[in-house]
Amino acid sequence: MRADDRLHVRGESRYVDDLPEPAGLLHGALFHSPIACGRFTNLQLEAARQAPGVRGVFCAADVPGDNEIGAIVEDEPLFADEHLHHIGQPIAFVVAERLEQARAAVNLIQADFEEETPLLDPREAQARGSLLVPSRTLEVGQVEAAFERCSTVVEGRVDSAGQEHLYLETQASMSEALEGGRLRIHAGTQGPTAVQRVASRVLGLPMSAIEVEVVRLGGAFGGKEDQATPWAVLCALASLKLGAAVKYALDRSEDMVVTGKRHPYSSDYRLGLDAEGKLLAYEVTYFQNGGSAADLSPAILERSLFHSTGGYHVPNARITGHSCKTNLPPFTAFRGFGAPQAIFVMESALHHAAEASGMDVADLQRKNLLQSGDLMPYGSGIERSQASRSFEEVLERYDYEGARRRVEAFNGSQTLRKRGLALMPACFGISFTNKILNQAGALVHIYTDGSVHVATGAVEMGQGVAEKMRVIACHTLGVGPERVSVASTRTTTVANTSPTAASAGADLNGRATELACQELRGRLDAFRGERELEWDALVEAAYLERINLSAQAHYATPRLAYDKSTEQGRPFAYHVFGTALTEVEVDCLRGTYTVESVRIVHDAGQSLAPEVDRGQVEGGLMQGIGWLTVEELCFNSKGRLLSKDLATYKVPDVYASPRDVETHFLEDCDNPEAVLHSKGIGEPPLLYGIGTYFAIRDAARAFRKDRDWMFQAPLSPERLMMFLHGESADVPVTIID
Ligand code: LUZ
Ligand code: MOS
Repeated sequence: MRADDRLHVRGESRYVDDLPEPAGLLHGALFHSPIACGRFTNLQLEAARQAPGVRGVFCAADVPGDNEIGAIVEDEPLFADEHLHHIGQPIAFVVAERLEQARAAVNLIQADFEEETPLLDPREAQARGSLLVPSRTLEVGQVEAAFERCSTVVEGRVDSAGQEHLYLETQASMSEALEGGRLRIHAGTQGPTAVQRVASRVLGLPMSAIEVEVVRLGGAFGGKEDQATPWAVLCALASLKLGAAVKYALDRSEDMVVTGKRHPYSSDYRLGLDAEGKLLAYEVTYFQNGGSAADLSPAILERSLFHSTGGYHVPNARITGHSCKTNLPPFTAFRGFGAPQAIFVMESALHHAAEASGMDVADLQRKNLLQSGDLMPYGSGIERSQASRSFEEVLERYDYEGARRRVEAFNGSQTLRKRGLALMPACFGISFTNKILNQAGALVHIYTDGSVHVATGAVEMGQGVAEKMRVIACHTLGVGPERVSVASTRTTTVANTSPTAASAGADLNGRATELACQELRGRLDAFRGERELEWDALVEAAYLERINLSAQAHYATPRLAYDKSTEQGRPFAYHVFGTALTEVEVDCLRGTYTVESVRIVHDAGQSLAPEVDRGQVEGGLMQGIGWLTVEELCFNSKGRLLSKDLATYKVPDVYASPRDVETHFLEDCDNPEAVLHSKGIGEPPLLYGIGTYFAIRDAARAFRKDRDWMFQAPLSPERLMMFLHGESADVPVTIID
């Protein structure tokens, strides 16, 4: 059990909206842009200011510091000034004594809107020069010469749609006014320091005047890495101006409409192989739909570039990425951070190549898996690859040949039901690609009764990082779990933290925890000398001898280097590998499908908490299946999200879950690059979900061999139906009027 599981099942764990309400708490509501592109004039706030219960109405003119919240590029105002770039952009924030009063007052706000035609398509944006940052290209080998030597070359297009995070806890924040103009913000964020930094900038206060605390999040998945900040800063602004506590929690539909999601990508590929099935050359161009402001898009595109060849080695490759500026809410971090989109393109190209060359796709995959030492397009070699080991273990452990024969026999005996199989190798680089972020801190106290308090910069969001910190502290200090408690995350105890993200939260904060505990252990061991002393007696005696029982430590991942000017370097500390085998059944009359089984061999290193890691593998798998199958974001041509609630946005439920999921962790895997030989777990397993797409495709093609496949996702039952029986299998992705 994780430390807070008992609280969860009893309904006792607290999220922002459950925190005890400070006296005189005020409630916020937002007036936001109803148009995706254009400008507004004549903003009328007076009626809202006069409305019952209203204590303040704030807009761009009320910002004491800098009206700017962009994390990577300074291109995103907190409040719209005059120009509007997406639906949902904040224009005015109303604060009232009761939530209903604030919401009622928002309806009294008026402005004149001049609407222009929004730009929504990333390819069109790129053609018009509408980019968030300059485009980038990575290149390895001699691409054109290698294409000349290929016996098969395929080319095509791949489209994948966005994905709503659907964290159970919507975006929420509460700010308290402390004495002397100081603020304490309870933010629902993965990045407490980001909230502190942006609040400081917007409010014109030193960071030391702002404390940010995060008890836990009800899920985040990247959606609260950057996009938790504006709501926290809005509360902080009102809190500072009014000297009162202010809370703002988005309701579900508002959250779905105004916040960013996983990036839709549209991509062009060309892949070439020789007669033996060795991949020789790959050329790919990604059109990333970035939305109206940079947010984290440049970093997400960078991770796409670094994962372009998926689990395979391609010696000659040219990888280009465009981060396209459109009039949709800024798309943002989502578990996988651009890698799933790139890997989906590679896997599509590989399936295309298998059919064009008449080779078996599993053979093609197997022949080209990454081996240790293989040079990546970013100019460094893969270290300690477990790609082949996990792949071979899946083939053997789950009898791939037998499954293939069974599926073929089934398909031969059935007309309207078809089964399909897919193997999906995963490879994911661990480290923030922005080197600076690869650092963390920990503060550990031992109290005189022998109990231990661990504080780090890691945010608990259900992923079990607190439990992992506890495991590391217990292991390093040599005490039992009942002794150790893990604190909430606060900028006053651990400063200058990176967001808990990039599957690196346990690695970075765990190493810092280990270092702090080693320091304490060293002091206690030196004090004890040859004496026999139990933990309690040792701690008590050390205190009486005035030994320092607190330690702070800092960790920075060594040996990371990347030079953007040459696009060469070593961006990752290590990679996570694994393979999934998926079997599905398609009802070819109705276009519906069931996932019969997913069998996974995963490299978790030496897991810090195997049951936590199993949960992450299963959760990531489900989220990946949802992304490429039933979850469908639809925007209309005015840039408005149509699938804005759970009646219209379908997420996988218990019926959509695989009938059978089995996860086997590779044995005897170590990892010198992370704490106690563990490996990051958060994002890599999402990639296993991609296998479901190709398994459904395998089944559908057994029914209709005559038709060209469009590599479009999500492969909803509707889109599958169009392939099986429709006039055209080419169905638009993302913009659907
Ligand atoms: N966040 C980030 C991430 O800022 N940089 C990254 O490289 C990253 N990777 C995965 C998820 N979040
Ligand atoms: Mo993330 S996609 O916040 O690791």
